[in-house]
Formats: sequence, C-alpha cells, structure tokens
Amino acid sequence: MSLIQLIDLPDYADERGGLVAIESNQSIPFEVKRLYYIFQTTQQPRGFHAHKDLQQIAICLKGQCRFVLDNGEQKQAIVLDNPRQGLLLDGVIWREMHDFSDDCVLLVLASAHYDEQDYIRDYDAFLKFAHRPFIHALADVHSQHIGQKTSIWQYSVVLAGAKIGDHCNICAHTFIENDVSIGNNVTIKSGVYVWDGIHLADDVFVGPCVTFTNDKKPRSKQYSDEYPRTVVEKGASIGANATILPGIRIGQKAMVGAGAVVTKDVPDHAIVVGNPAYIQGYVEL
Ligand code: T46
Repeated sequence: MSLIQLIDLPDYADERGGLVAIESNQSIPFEVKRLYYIFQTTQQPRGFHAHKDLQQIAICLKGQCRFVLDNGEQKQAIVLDNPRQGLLLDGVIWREMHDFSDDCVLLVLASAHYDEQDYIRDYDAFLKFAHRPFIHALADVHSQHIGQKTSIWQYSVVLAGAKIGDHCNICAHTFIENDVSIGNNVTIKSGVYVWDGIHLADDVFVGPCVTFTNDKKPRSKQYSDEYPRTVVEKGASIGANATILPGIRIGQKAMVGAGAVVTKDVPDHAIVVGNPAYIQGYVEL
C-alpha cells in the first residue's frame, strides 16, 4: 500500500503563466478550514508528529522539500517540488519534513482549525494510537482487554471478562462470554458464540456458525459452578458449522471439517470429519 497519495491539481497554465485553482470537496477531498505556509526555512527538519483526524494537502509552491511518511508499519519518502501536485496527508500518519531548499515555500491546506489536541508528538504514542483496536460503532464491547490491531465488527457482543489478543478479526454477529481467552491472530467468522470455558490459542481459525458448547447435560435454569475447559490449540482450524462438545482439546494445527461433530480430543495435526468426528488423516507438516 502506498502512503504517498499525490493529487494532480487543476492547472490552467497558458502563455501568460501558471494558474492552479483548488476547490474544496472537488479538486481535494475535504473542505478547507485553514491554510498555512512554511517558508524561509533553515536546514532543520520539521514535523515529527501525526494527527488523529486532520486531513491536509501539502503543496510545494517553490523550491523543494522531502516528506517522510510512516503509518507504523512502513515508511515512504517523496520529494515535493511541483506546485501542480498536492500530497494528501490523511489518516494516522507520522510525518517528517527534511531537506528544505533555501527558497522552499510549502503551502498546507487543512480540514480543521488548529487544535493541539489533534497532534500526537510522541512516536510511541503514535504507534499505540495507529495500532489501536477497531471496534465498530454497532458492536457492544465491554472488555478492556482487546489487543492492538484487532477488529470487532457489527452486532458482536464481548462481555467484560473476555480477553482478546492482537491482530484478531472478530466478524459480525458473534458473542464472546466472560471466561474466554483468545490469542493473537485469531479469526472468528460470523455466527459464532464463544461461551465461558472456551479458550482459543494464537492463529486459530473458527469458521462461520461453528457451535461451541460448555454443558454436557443442559437443563433450563440449572447452572454449573464451573464450565469444562475447551481448548483450541495454536494454528488449529474449525470448518463451518462444526459442533464442538464440551471439554474438548483440539490439537495444534488440527483441521476440523465442515459440519463435523467433535466428541473427543483431536490430536495435533489431525484432520477430523463426520459425526461423530473421526480422524481422516493428518495435515502435512
Ligand atoms: C503538519 C506539518 C506538515 C499554530 O498555532 N497554528 C497552525 O495552524 C500551525 C500549523 C501551527 N501552529 C503553531 C504550533 C507550534 O507552536 O506553530 C508552531 C509550529 O508548529 P509545528 O511545530 O507543528 O510545525 P511543523 O512544521 O512541524 O508542522 C506543521 C503542522 O503543524 C502540521 O500540522 O502536518 O506542518
């Protein structure tokens, strides 16, 4: 993904000279509320911050300077030296400006009035903010233990005791109870309910509508003090609509076929299918 987004500005140059016209929400993707320009620069670099919400376009009207953009995962640099092009600064991007020529005039158009609260001037704070979890406005998340870069989508409910690691994708229409731990890089597809006692290690994939259970002999209004522990070990995958009975261990890298009904532990690397699930083979190492 390129961090460098250059916008060609409408240019009405003719034999009399150049003329660039910029219109809010037309030639640039926001309404301009503020502009500022940087000029008579010394050799000192500038920037070294990110913005939380602000959108900006930087245009080098004269001379040149070098922007370095960083989204917390990759860095890219560009020399601005063309008054007919604007560099779009959008999203949570750490920016630095280097190598100003003596004659540099840098015009910046901004989508909001100046607000120091919108600046992140500390690099570690920027990384934390850039990698914060994404929780969709329509999700109901009570847990404070949601890892960096995890996404939780619409109509998902996560109760307060649940712990979810980094870089997980919790798809729409899921329910995650309290005594649940979910490792890093876990995918939970839609229609999955993760009840008390279910623990998913790193890199687990849970397909759509997989059914976990935590009560071997359910009766209405009768509650157990403790639920059996079901553990899905690192790297295991569970196919769509499979049912996992209570207290099962699904081994590392195991593969549970779609629709299987798992009634006993699955060894590491085993492929299980059917009802009741049986070992059909082993995943190649
Ligand atoms: C950005 C890069 C490209 C104001 O009071 N109002 C303003 O509109 C601006 C832009 C700055 N200031 C004050 C805040 C500081 O006390 O001016 C001082 C210098 O600002 P700063 O150190 O943030 O300047 P740069 O060149 O490092 O960064 C500027 C913009 O602030 C920033 O939004 O993205 O240019």
